[in-house]
Amino acid sequence: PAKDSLLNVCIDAKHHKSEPGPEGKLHEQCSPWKDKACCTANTSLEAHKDQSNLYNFNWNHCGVMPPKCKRHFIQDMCLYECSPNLGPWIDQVDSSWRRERILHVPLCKEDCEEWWKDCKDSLTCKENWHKGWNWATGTNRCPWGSMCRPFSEVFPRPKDLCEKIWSNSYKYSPEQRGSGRCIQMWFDPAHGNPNVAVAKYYAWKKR
Ligand code: FOL
Repeated sequence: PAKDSLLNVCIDAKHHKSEPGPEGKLHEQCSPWKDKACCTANTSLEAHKDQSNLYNFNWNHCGVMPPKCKRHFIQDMCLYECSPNLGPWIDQVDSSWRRERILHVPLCKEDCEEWWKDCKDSLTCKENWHKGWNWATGTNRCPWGSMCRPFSEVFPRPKDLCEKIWSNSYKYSPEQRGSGRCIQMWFDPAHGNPNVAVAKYYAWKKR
């Protein structure tokens, strides 16, 4: 495809808008994307809820997830639902709930390392959170025979967490925040969205 088709686009998935646009107000952690977003205000609000209706996904499947860990999952959800800068990593899929996914988005090392550090003592029973849950009650519960263990055992290194949890949505990047060579989950919109330049760089490089 033309390089421009990789820029300023939304994933064709469950809750994404068909194209990015201004939203006026997005909820808390999603607010950095408000000037150009693939999520609606309602999606940004749901992304902050323990029992959100987006995927009926429950972060508290092994007891309550501590807030310092949960904030990274909220930020991940904001990036996934709201970012218009993931075009270079869109992949077509044959899935019941989306036609496109993101694959191998180079996540800045600090974002990945902080996520891991803040979650290492939280508990989970699964390495891949996309598949294999018990949905009998309408929300995800640990499958039979799985055990709740600390993240640090399920994901021994930061790279394991960032790459495996959402089936390779992310690739652990050795590049640092601000380098223009990796995608940031966290950024201060006062200095613009650093991921615009990153998408341009990879769109130009890739195809
Ligand atoms: N964050 C990132 N970075 N990438 C993502 O792809 C992503 N996806 C979600 C949330 N944050 C993300 C969506 N999460 C199911 C489980 C989790 C989920 C969406 C759907 C689910 O229904 N799993 C079923 C299998 C469904 C199927 O593949 O047909 C299961 O077996 O548990």
